[in-house]
Formats: sequence, structure tokens, C-alpha cells
Amino acid sequence: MARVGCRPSGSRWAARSLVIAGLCVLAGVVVLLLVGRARQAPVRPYVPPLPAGCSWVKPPPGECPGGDARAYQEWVGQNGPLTIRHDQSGIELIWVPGGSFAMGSEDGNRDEEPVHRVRLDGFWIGRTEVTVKQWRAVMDSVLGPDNDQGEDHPVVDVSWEQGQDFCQRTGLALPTEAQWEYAARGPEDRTYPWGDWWARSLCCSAESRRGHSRTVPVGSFPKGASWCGALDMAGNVYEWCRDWYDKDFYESTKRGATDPVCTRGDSGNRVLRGGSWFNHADSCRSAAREFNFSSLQDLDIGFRVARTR
Ligand SMILES: [Ca+2]
Repeated sequence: MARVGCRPSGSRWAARSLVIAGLCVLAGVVVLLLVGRARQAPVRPYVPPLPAGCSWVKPPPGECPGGDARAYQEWVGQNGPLTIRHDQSGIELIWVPGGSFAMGSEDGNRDEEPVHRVRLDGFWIGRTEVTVKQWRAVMDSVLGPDNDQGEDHPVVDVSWEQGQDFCQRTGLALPTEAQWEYAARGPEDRTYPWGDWWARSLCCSAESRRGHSRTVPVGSFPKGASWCGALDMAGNVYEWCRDWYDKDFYESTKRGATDPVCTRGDSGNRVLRGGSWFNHADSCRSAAREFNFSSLQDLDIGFRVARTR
């Protein structure tokens, strides 16, 4: 015997189905509107605060999108980077907005793997390597006979310890390995500071020395600037980073990390980045890792500085 009343009649079914279909359509429209608004939402302006002991090179306009890496990259292409000058040393530092990128490479050496997602807070980094003039302004004397090319060349023959000494005297710091790579590669994970292709004309390497057998004045390749405006990240001199070198460090951060820094190391080696005038294209890749004893001084090793807020 049929149980009359347990199921709605045909007309009630149809009405209920129409209501459900209408609600689905309405929900879809709302979602599309929200996604559209999110895409069109303007990036909020943000100008980072001026660190103590520094001055603006040019006061920034209030509409600078300094809190959004992709918007800032586009803004830098049109306006140049937000730049401050460290009063004691004369070093210019540029702004690097916080964000995330894929650190490491599957196309390089084993110590560049695994590729992993790294998130960083915003920070300032030297626009160029530290020069002989800037070194002299803080340390009085220059190092060794290899710093004879000119005041605007990168200072060389600097050990990691001597770079640290410079930083402690100035209130600055060596960039972490992650900060260095992020400043070179940016949110697009570029292979080289300028893009994903090798260009011998955009940095001072063994392939593009144009007759030079040593360094060139910093900033000689403005078209080789990175996404945030950093110069000479590829080539000229290798640059010390704050981290100890550990070939397996990326294994410990493979699930992702925020502001990672390697604080352990039994080998006595510190990280070097960027390649030099002595190196070829592969060593100038922004993900390439190099290392050496922290006491080593060499005529293709210098450094650049960084500063958190
Ligand atoms: Ca360099």
C-alpha cells in the first residue's frame, strides 16, 4: 500500500527544485562578484618607516605600494626603488617589500634542492656591494693591495668576520641567504636578477668583462637591476651572507619557512652568493650557493649590507 504524504506531490517537487536552483544561481553570482572585487581591489599605499641613522635620498610619494611585492615591482620599474642613505657610511639601501618566493632550484646543484616556499618580512638591502670609499668611511684603512682600482669599486679581500665587524660598527647586518635570494629573484622566482635568460651584457662576469680582469665600479650595469632595484647581484664580487653554510639546510625548511637563517655549522663555512668577475653564467644564477671559510680573504669576495626596520 502506497504511503501517501511521505513524498511531496509533483508540483511541490518542481517548486522546491526551482527554489534550490535559484539559490545556487544567486550564490554563484555573489561569488563571482566577490572574486571580481578582490581582483579589482587597489593595493593599499605603504611607505616603510625611516630607520634610525638614515635619511631619505628622495622623500617618497605617499601612494607607493611598498607593502605588496608585485605592485612594488611594477612601481619600481616606473619610479625607481625607495632609497635611503645610511648617514655614517654613505651606503644607499633600497626597500624590499615582504612576500614569498620559491627558494632553490631544480636546475642547479644538489644543495639548491628541494625548492621550497619562503616567506620574508620587508627589509632594506644595499643597492650595490659596499665600496672601497664606504669601507674607508667606517674602518679608516682599506684591506690589502687589491683595493687599488678606485673608490667606487666594491671592496675586496674582506673576510666574513671583517664584514661582520663593519656591520657591528654601523648598526647594519649581512643579509640572510634567504633575504639575498629574494632580493635577487623576487615574487616571480627569476633565474637571474633581470629575468630567466642569461645576458652577458648585464653583469660583470668572466663572460662579460669587456677587457676587465677584475671588478668594475658598482652600478655599472643599471639594466641588470633586480625586481626591487638591487644592482650587481649577479657578478662583480661574491657576497657574504649571514648564514652558516649547510648543504642540507633546505631539507629542514622544505615544508616552508618564514625568515629562515642557518645558525648551525660544523664546517666553519659561510655562505657566498652571486658569482663574481671570475665566474661564468651558472655561478651567477640567483639560486646558486657557494661557500668558504669565514676567515678567507680573496680578490673576488666582498659583501653588501641589509637592515631590518
Ligand atoms: Ca655581486
